[in-house]
Amino acid sequence: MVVGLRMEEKIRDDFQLPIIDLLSSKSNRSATSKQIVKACEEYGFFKVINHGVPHHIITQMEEEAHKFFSKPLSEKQRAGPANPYGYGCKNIGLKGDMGEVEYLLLQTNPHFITSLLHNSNKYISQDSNNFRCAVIGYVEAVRELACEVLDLIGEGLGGAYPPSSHFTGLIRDVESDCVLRLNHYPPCDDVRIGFGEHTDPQMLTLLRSNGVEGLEISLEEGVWVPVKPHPESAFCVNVGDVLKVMTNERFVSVKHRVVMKSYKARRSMAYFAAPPLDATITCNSHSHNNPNPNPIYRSFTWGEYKKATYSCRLGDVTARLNHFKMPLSPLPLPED
Ligand SMILES: O=C(O)CCC(=O)C(=O)O
Repeated sequence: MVVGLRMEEKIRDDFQLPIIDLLSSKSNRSATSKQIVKACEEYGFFKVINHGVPHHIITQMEEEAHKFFSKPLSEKQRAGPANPYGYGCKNIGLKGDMGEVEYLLLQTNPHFITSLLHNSNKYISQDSNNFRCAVIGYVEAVRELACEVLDLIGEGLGGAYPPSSHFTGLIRDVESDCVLRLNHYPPCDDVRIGFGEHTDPQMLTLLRSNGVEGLEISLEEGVWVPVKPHPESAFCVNVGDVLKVMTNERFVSVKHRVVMKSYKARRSMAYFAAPPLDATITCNSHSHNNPNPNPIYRSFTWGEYKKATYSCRLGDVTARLNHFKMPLSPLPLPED
């Protein structure tokens, strides 16, 4: 049985995402930054290896996530509902999207994590100190990686863009709105939508998975490309809507989804790097490399865009972005 897939879809499995070796940025930073910019322009997705996130930090987070999802449903539900933070099962977001997924959505601010574990009515872990240390350690390490990638992007985009520190400043800000989502897709003996098609609204996403396939990206309408989970030590990085807007669509924010067809459970951890809610997102069109000389979007705050995201269904990507597009100039009146 195939649940939730459209009949007319095509699968293209002859494509591999670019793999960027971050170690090579030590000897040739400008070549690495150009490779990343090219990947962001062409595919909106790439993998990074030699990324510097320590193995034990990843393992510790994976173990805590595994412990959480292995608990009986009634216990996991004590960490819910996801409104938006906390435990969610099958219901994704607030607009009725469904998927064969369980998740735990966390704000990454250490104060939020501590107060979620100790002062809220959501119960996540018996050993909350271990859980807290794992999340804080993981978030710190992946934020560094996100900042390194954003710095390389800023350098690769060249002088016409805000300096690299502008991108990373938004993520390092104590008020930044970065979130971590731990996902668990149960095994199945048919084909099921685990996470419906969507783009990520934030700036940049760093995704780790346990090596079980399922992630697919759509580089053209109706065609899906499975992302091979190799090499296992890699992070998958993707451009979110905010970075697409900031580069005036020089970068693409690409639709992706998870389709489960495995007897093994897929687990993933997605870190979404986002600015503070009141940060202004402005698109930069003043670059001779930019194919779009006029700004496509008006300025807006991340908070406004986040609200628009929560008010749409997952797949309504065009609708939520259109809301922030510059009005089209009126057509000239016909001459007499
Ligand atoms: O689990 C995955 O591979 C993708 C997850 C995802 O797209 C998300 O959490 O937004």
